[in-house]
Order: sequence, then C-alpha cells, then structure tokens
Amino acid sequence: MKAPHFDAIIIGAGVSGMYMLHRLRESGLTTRVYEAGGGVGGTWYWNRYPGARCDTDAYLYCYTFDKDLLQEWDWSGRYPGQQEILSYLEHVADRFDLRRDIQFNTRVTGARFRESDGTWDVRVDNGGRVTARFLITALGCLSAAQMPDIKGRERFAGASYHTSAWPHESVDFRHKRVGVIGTGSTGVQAIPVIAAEADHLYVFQRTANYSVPARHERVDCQVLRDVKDRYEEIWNKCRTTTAGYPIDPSPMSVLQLSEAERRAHYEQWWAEGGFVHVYIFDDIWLDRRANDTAAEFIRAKIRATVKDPDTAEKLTPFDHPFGSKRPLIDTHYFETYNRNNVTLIDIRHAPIAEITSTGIQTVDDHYELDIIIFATGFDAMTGAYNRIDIRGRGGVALKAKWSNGPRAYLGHAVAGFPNLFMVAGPGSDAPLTNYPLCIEGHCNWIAGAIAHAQECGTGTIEAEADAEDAWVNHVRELAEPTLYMQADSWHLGANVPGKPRMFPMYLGGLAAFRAKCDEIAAGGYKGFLVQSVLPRHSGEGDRQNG
Ligand code: NA7
Repeated sequence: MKAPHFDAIIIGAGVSGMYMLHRLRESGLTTRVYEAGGGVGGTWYWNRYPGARCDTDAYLYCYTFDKDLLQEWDWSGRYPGQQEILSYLEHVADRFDLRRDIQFNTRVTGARFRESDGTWDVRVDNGGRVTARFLITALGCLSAAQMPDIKGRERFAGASYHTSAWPHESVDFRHKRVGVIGTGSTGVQAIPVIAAEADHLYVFQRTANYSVPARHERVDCQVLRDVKDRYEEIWNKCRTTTAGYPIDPSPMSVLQLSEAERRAHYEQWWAEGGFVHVYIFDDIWLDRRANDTAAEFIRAKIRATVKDPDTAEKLTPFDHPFGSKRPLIDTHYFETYNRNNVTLIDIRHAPIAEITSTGIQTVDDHYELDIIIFATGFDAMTGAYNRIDIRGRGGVALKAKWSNGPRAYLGHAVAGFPNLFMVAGPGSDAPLTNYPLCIEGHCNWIAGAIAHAQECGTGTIEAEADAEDAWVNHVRELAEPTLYMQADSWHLGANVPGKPRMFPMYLGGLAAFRAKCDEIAAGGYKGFLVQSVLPRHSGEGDRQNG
C-alpha cells in the first residue's frame, strides 16, 4: 500500500506546532501534523494539575502574528490558568481552521531519512506510514515526563499521578492524605491548592527553591485596553531585549545601589510580584555577589513568612544561586506551610527508601497516603526526541548522535539529518526567553529556510558539520561562565540519572538569537548545504492535497 505523501510533516500540535502549520500553509505547503493528545495545546493540554498557571504575564503569552487575534482575545487575569490558555489555543485552532490538518491521538514512533529521494519516511503508532520532504519537530522543551525510579512504585495501592499526565476529570482530595514529590515550578503551584482541600498534605522536598509571589490578580478592563492599543510598541520592544519582555534594563550593577536603594527595589519587586524587577539588573543573573543580594532577600522573606523556624530553615535555599534553577513564582506557597494540615519532609537528609502499598517510606519514617503526586519534572530538551526513532543519513540514530549531549546548528537543524527542522530545539534560545515570541521567530525562520530549499530545486537542505560544531561551542562558551552551571538543574540534565551534563540553551538572548538567524538567512543560509537528489521513485508515495 502506498504511503500518503506531504510536503511537510510536523510532530506536535502545541504552541509551536500550531503556528508552524499556519506558517507552512501560508507558504503553500501540503502539511500534516501528528499529535499524541486528543486536542491542540501541547503543554497546556497535558498539564491539568491543580493550580497550573502560566508564569508569564498573560498579555505577553500569546501569538503576535495576527493583529485581529491580539485584539479579540481578552485575558481574565495577570497569569492565565491552564484551562484559559487551552481555551485560547483552541480558539486559535478554530480561528485559523488548523484542525483539518492535524491527526490527533497519534504518536510518531519513527522517522527515517530516505537518501534515494531525499524524503522522510514517518511511522505512527497505529501502524500508519507517511512520507514528506520536510520533517519539523515541534515537540516542546518540557514534554517528556520524568518519573523517578523509586523502588516499589508499582506496589502503591492508592492513586498516583504525574502532574504532566493529569486526568481530564478532576481529582477529589477531600478527606485524603496526599503526598507530593517535587517542589519545582509545578510543585509550588499545586501544593497550596491541594493543601486547601486535602485532609493532610505531605510535601517531599529534595531541594529548597527560591520563589517569589506571583501576585496574580484579575485584569482591569482599562489596563487590557491600554495594552491592546500599544501592542505594536510592546512587541517591538520585546524583540529588542534579551528575555523578550518589555523592560528597560539598567546600565548599572545592582551593587552600585546603596543598601537602602537596593532594599527598596527588592521590596517593590516582592510587592508587585513576577520577575520584571530582577530582569532590570543583568548582573543579578550573572555575578555571584549581585546574585547573593537577591538570594539573601528571598531567604529573609521565607524566614519571615514561615512560622515554624525548623520548617523555614528547610525551605530556605542554600546550595545554588538564585535563578540557576528555574526561578519560581507562587501564590501563597510559603504561607501554606503555616497550615496545620501540611508537613514538609526533607528528603535531602532522609531520602525516600521506597514506595509501599500504603505510602512512602523514607529512611526515617513511613507516611500513610491515599494519593501520591509526582511533580518531578521532565527529561528536558532531548527527552521527547529520544522517544522517537529518528534516523538520518546512513541510518544513524539521532539518539546515538546525541549520546554525549545534543548537537544542532542554531537549535534548528542537525548535520546528517537533511530536511529536518526543529522548533525550540537544543541550542536555541528556547525555553529561556518569552516562549510564544521566541517560537514564532523559529517558525518564521524555518519557513524561510524551507522556501529557500524549494527555490533551489527538489533537493535537501542540511546543516554542515563545521557550522554545527561552531554553534555548539558558541552555546557552551556563553553558558560556561554563568551561574546556570552552579545548580543541579533540568537545564543541565542533572535531574535525569545518566544524562550527559550539558547546557543546551543559547544564553545570548532573544534579540541576539534572532539577529544571528536573520544574518545566516540573509547570507544565503550560511552553514547549510543545499544539494540536489535523485528524482523520487515513482510509487513511493501518493501526493496529498491539503
Ligand atoms: P522541575 O522544575 O524539574 O522540578 C521537579 C521537582 O521534582 C524538583 O523539586 C526535583 O528536585 C524533584 N524531583 C525530581 N526527581 C526527584 C526524585 N527522584 N526524588 C525526589 N524529588 C525529585 O519540574 P517542574 O514540573 O516543577 O517544572 C518544569 C518546568 O515547567 C519549569 O521549569 C517551567 O519552565 C515549566 P531537585 O530540585 O531536582 O532536587
């Protein structure tokens, strides 16, 4: 049976896959998207855990490509919750009629580059096969759940959930003893919400983290109106900054402020919430002495908030600089530990020994539980790639090529894997910059590279090994002197046993990344090889229209 043929296959219908589809349609390409979930949304489809919320201000967490779309959507609050973001993405899918080219509930299991005709042969989990000239991965940076390999996990008789595979129906915590393992971005969002409902909540914490108040609130209509009136100006500003947010960085060091000025600045930050105030001073993220001032401010706030001094001490981060692990924002996270029905268990000092049929056994104690929640994060950047058998020239597996850490040119292309493009791939500026803005840039650039390849004929476009090496070195050199190297974080792969320790994210910032990609495109796609291949063998694929 002949496999259907498309110009392009996109894997994933999250924020990036959806826009990639729209963009390729604009270029006139026949495109098919495969999505494992039952609907659009990616991260926002899967992460339905209680308290799930964006930690970017809503008015900046949206597509910018369509002026009318920006005007017609009203966000209800400062940080939209999961359901609201999913509704927005569903609206986008309707608005641009995306679903007709998306096949849901279908997981891509493998993709092999066929050198005979320069196409990708793609396999999906229902046994289907399709071919396409271009393969685009829109897998998300944090989509492969990391489930800890704790002895006895399968023995637990109660219910257990990973936060990123939360059931569609709500989970009832009333009269339940609940254990949460993990206190990253997800844990700090879920913990206060679960604590308000559960009979008792036990939090199993391995690393104490810095977290600042989100100060989530409803959005005033006038503020929304003002933002909509100024959107063009706001996006133009975002595109010139490192983080992709509309801020004016200070040319000063935070250390140049007097003690009183710095205190006032940090107090304003705490009162207003979020991260904007710490983005103003670059050196907080770069210089340990500057960083210590912010870190110590947060430590003092934790001690002042948490009434029990022993619990406060356990919650106080001590082993990594502020921001070297993903900084967190929360709603009443530290206050939650003042509740009588919440117990913090420090598993750094008394690790989990095993999961039993009735709860969690640490080396010190046994905790009887009805529900266990794994808020244990993701195999970031490469995990989702490793779950697909992607093979390039000579049948080489991407997983094998990346066995010592991912290698890619601009985070978009891989030498030896022609006509494969990655949105938010390792070595790009994602996910450290304003995500929707960043991925729009990626998709636009990839659409341009594909158009360039098409103008050159029926052949392949492929990263050159030298260009890839130079980019990987550049990304490493940017990361090495930074505070990011001083934490056991998912950024470095430290949360996944056996994963090579590498920082696969471009730290030059959104504006510099875009400039670099644009320069490469303007120079005729420097570092890419465009080649002609043999004509397609007849009968290997049926061309599909639309
Ligand atoms: P994170 O930020 O990776 O947090 C995972 C948490 O789970 C963190 O506290 C980990 O402790 C803990 N963890 C992971 N494995 C274990 C084991 N084996 N035992 C005990 N505790 C463990 O994931 P999130 O889902 O919170 O957030 C991911 C990103 O999503 C976030 O950065 C945002 O970008 C959105 P650790 O710190 O490793 O000691």
